[in-house]
Amino acid sequence: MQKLNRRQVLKAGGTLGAVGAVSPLVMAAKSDAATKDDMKSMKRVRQTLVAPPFAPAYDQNYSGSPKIVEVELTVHEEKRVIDDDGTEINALSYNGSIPGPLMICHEGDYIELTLKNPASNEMDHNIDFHASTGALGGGGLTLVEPGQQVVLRWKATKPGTYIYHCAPGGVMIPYYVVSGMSGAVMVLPRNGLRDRAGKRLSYDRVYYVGEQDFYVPRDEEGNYKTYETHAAAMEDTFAVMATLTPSHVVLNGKVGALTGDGAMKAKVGESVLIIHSQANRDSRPHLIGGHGDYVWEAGSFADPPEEGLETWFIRGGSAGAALYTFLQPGVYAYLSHNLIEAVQLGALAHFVVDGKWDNDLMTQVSKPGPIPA
Ligand SMILES: [Cu+2]
Repeated sequence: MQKLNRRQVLKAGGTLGAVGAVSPLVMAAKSDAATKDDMKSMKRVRQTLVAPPFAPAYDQNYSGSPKIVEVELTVHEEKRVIDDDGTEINALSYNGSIPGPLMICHEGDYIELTLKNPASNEMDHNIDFHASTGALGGGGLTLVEPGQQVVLRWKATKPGTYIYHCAPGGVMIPYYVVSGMSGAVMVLPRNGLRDRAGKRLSYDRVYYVGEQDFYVPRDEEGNYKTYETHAAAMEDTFAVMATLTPSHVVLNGKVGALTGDGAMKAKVGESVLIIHSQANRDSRPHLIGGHGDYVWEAGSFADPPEEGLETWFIRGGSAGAALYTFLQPGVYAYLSHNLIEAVQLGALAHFVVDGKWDNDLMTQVSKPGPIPA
């Protein structure tokens, strides 16, 4: 294991940078399209980002000309509690939520991001948008030191759901990602979502569920350790990361974040689009008592959705989307169907659905009672 001194920790993109290295060619290409006249006349929309599982305001049926969607992310370096036992980590996040907020635009739009790294932070950060094209997904053009901001604009050419994450170079890439620095973008097709026969699919609600694996070191007695700083935590954390065995796998940053008061809500008859991201590890979303009516498992809206799935697969480093119309009321568990990860490590959420029970779909023919002799 490579040991890091403080200087290397703080200048992650510099000394560790094989993966994050940016060539002069890439840098030279950055100032070109930005000055075009059609850019100046293009409609601008300010999208106020919100904490997941909620989505920002947007127009599902937008069919106008391409627009520039302005968004802003601020890097937070702060301690966060990630379970009910009070386990505290030195988290990293975009806008203070894990996952970072969902951004939504339409195919052909531009996302114009202002990325701020406040002077109170200690480390360099950047952003790699999987939906974008070039310069390490923008990672090569967005590295900001504490006290700096940068503005990046990229064209959303591919409809689908995609992750974004911090990628400052070398071993800092997985470290930052498993500290919380990822989120998702949804690029809607200009003619809307379609089934495989080409029929329009719409939805009443959208929820964004970001799955996050954490690797919290333990002491000799098995208790989780806390560290004053990232520099102090890194060596032990890298050792746990190298086992590929997370201490926590959670939905929305904390065990139980999307249960109880945080449960997602819907009504019988409503169609809900669930976006599920995992920036580092594979996952197997499953809705107990329901289905994936239409599932874009790999996240590409250019592909027809699969239909009627029981469980779908989210490959590490991607976001997928599932559309389901709730038909029965009740509390539904939405989880990773690696049940150990769901129940013991935390990858479990709830939907609370109001409405009228359909006896045709399910009925208890007789209550539990003695087996007749
Ligand atoms: Cu970062």
